[in-house]
Amino acid sequence: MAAPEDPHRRRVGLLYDERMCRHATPDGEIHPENPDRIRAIWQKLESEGIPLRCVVLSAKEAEDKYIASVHTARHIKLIKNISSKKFNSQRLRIASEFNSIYFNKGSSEASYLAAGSVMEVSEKVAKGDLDSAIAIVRPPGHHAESDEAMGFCLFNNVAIAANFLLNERPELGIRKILIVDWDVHHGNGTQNMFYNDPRVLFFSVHRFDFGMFYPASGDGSYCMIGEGPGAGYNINVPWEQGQCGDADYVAVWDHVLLPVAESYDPDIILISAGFDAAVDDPLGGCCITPYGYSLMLKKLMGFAQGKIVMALEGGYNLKSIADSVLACAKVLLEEKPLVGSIKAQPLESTWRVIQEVRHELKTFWPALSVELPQKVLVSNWRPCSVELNLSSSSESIVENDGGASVTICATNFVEIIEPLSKLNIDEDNHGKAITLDHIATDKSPVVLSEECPNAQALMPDKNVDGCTRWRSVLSKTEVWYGSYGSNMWKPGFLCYIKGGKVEGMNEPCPGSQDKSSPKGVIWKTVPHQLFFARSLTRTWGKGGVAFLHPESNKNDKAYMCMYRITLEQFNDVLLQENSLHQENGKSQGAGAPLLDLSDIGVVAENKSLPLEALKAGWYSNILYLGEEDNLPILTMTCSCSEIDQFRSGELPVSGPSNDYMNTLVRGLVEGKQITREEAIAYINDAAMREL
Ligand code: Q9C
Ligand code: ZN
Repeated sequence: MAAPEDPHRRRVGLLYDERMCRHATPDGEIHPENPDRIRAIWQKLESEGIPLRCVVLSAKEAEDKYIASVHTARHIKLIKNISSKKFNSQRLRIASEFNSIYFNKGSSEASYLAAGSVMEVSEKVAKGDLDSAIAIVRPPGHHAESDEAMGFCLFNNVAIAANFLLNERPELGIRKILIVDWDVHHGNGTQNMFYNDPRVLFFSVHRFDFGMFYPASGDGSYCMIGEGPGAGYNINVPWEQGQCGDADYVAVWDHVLLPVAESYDPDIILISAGFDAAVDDPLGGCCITPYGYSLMLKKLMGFAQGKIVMALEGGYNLKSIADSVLACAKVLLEEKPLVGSIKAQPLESTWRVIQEVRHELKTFWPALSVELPQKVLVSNWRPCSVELNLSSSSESIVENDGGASVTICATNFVEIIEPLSKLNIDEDNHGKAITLDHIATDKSPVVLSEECPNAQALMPDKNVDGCTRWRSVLSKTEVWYGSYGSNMWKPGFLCYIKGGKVEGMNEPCPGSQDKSSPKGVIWKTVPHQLFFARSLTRTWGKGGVAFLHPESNKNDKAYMCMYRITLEQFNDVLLQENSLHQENGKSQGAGAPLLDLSDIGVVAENKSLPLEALKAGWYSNILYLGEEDNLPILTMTCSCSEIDQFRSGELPVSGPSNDYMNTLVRGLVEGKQITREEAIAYINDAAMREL
């Protein structure tokens, strides 16, 4: 039955095709990305009479020539042929060579249909034949790289459609495309395909968990902002953890996405619409409600004259995805005003992430340079009565690629307690340490230290964390930490501040107690020799790591990336750098600072300061390298006596591993210091030189 014609009705395309259900696991193994996903969505829409009110379309296979704009010929050939008879015996093995991929007899056809369908509806929306559309497709696409299937994705459906509009249909006037990827996973494939292309603004909000959440690489970091002409046109909002819900997403919409969309003024919006951040999703561990999705969508309809295409990506709870797509369909049909309410406040970490993203991108998008109101920043951490949603989060442990030991309990603990640990006790309570019991039961107001300057003097020696007062003192002094090794790569260094791990690291770092981002980053060269020594680290595996010769020499030149951090954070970095290697199992604990305020004067005077407490560590020697903005530049390296031991062979000297080398090169290149070739030559040269 055709929809009654009404010129004011919005024409919404709805695409579903049963043939995309033929892609399934080869022997009926249970898998979250299964045909029932799109069946459940379709059934739900039918039961609500949605198709009757939409323009229903069926799928069309994409042509190779269009797929070739984003995928290599080799990849297209593989997907084209993988379902043919002659691959029957090899399919399993080939799939196993990819990360999280299966193939069967229906995979080829479904992949071509998924890509072709998104192209088809995008073209119709671009033309104006439709106002908006939903493509209920599978397999999903956003993880697929130009030459690699991964993460349940074979062809990158959305990227293919975007390229098609820009390159093959110029007459439609689509010059700028906003891709919003709200799947709970980072859209690595799409990011890479448009990384230097300003015609596509790629925005992804995803769980990152400091690089531990699938696809578990540094690509999802907020530092990845695009390059060349595409610089500023790639925006990542990386959650530090699960539990994010409507309030967190709406905050990101209001404070990042919408201001940027406003000034970018896209001609069309393509949504990589995964629903695995939905409440009760077995993989995502987040909790967006159908109402949340409808709000996120509604807020986007104010742009691009409402030209919106939603393409299904992930989403693995059948009921959640069906309810969520239904809510979105109703928004596109402009049913009636939205009804619902947002239950929780954004997490404390959400404001931190939003600020980091805004800070990173403010030179490209002036709307982001306004400081967020302070009220938002201090008053919005979730109250203690937060519900611990263990059932939906427990699955997320499975998704934590690196960390079997990361428990949900720990996350909640940090999230709830940490904001309190930053508070000082009020005067009535002075002399008493705040205990956990106190926090859980005492409803009396807690006073911010800024509002109560005398509290410092009243503080007992031990505060909440069981560590001495030094943290509070050193948190008020800033220094430049000069990095010359893997920390030159910002996402790598941030592991020492925020915790977690990046590509190439064997194990996660605990992070600093104060997780706030560096207040500045600048580069410099210093007249010291860079060399590689030792032979194995717990963090990087086999191979030597970078050291700086403690004595300067005007003929030497080492690149240095300097981070403006607090002296408290510098101490925490020092601690991590010195306890992450093999021999030194024992942790120093945080009873006293390794480098105190008074040490700064000493090191400035003597240029170097060997720290007795660290003499078993590898970076026990603090160097003073001058000043910048009236703040001391400090770094850490080996002692002078170790230089002699490296020379004599008493201690091992060895070149960097590939992973370590790649990280150094990445740091130098992404820090815009030198080209990749120059960086490789620089490192190789340092690795060859005699000490
Ligand atoms: N430790 C999409 O949502 N998880 N893909 C593998 C391995 C793969 C998700 C976990 C998740 C892929 C489209
Ligand atoms: Zn996903």
